[in-house]
Amino acid sequence: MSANGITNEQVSTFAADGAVCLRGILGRDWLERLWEASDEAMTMPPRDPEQRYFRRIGLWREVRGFGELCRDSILPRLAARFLGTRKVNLLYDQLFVKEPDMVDRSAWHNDQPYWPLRGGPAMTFSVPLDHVDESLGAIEFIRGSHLWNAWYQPLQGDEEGRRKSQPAPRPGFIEMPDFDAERERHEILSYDMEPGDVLAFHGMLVHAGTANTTGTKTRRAYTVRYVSGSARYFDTSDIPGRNERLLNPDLRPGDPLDCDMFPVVYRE
Ligand SMILES: O=C(O)CCC(=O)C(=O)O
Repeated sequence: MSANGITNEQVSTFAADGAVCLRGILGRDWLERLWEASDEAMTMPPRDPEQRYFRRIGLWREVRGFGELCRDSILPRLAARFLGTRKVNLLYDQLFVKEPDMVDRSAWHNDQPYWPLRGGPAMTFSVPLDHVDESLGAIEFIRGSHLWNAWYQPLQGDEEGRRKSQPAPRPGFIEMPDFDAERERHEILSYDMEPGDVLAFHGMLVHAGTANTTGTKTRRAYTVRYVSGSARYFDTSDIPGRNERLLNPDLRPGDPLDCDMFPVVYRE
């Protein structure tokens, strides 16, 4: 373990595979803050009791434990190492809760094409708040796919953002292949994890979420997305399936991301 909390080998694994699981890097103190934060987020309106797959973004401003993890934990420093940068911006955070009877898989996609940035890498830390394995909605990754430079057209949600379809690709984007039909041609990575472990993955890595088929257990995961200081704002308004809530009308294309919405959380 280096002074930065991870080994050179872990940084190399991230660079080659696009994902690496960091075992036991968050202690009990952080987990208690995050469990409390997740309970608070789950009671915040609007809350649809029928919803079996809860996804909410932008909690770091409202829920103290989440804000502390995004800014004050080891994560910004680790992001600087994985992204090879001296400055890190927080892009956004997101809580994913899969209820016991949540049976839909999340479709294959990569994240960066949804995100309003170009010119530098971005990444996610997924922080499990419960035990995770394939039966509980673990994430699957196509090993090394972040190196394909494949800008897959984001999927478009219906009005409730639930059912997703594949719109015709915009210039610069390509259609997402049916990776389920060609699984044997790829190496699929997936990790059984415990609270305290943290999964790091690259913004261009192709991934999908398995369903929670347990019928009894809930699976919560909190994710934080960080961006290299080299990235610049990019206006995704005309890309079907982009995430509206990540657009910032105060930034112009080509601007550094630094602002209240995408704060600098690490600088050397
Ligand atoms: O947890 C999942 O099912 C999907 C998570 C995901 O797609 C992401 O964190 O980017």
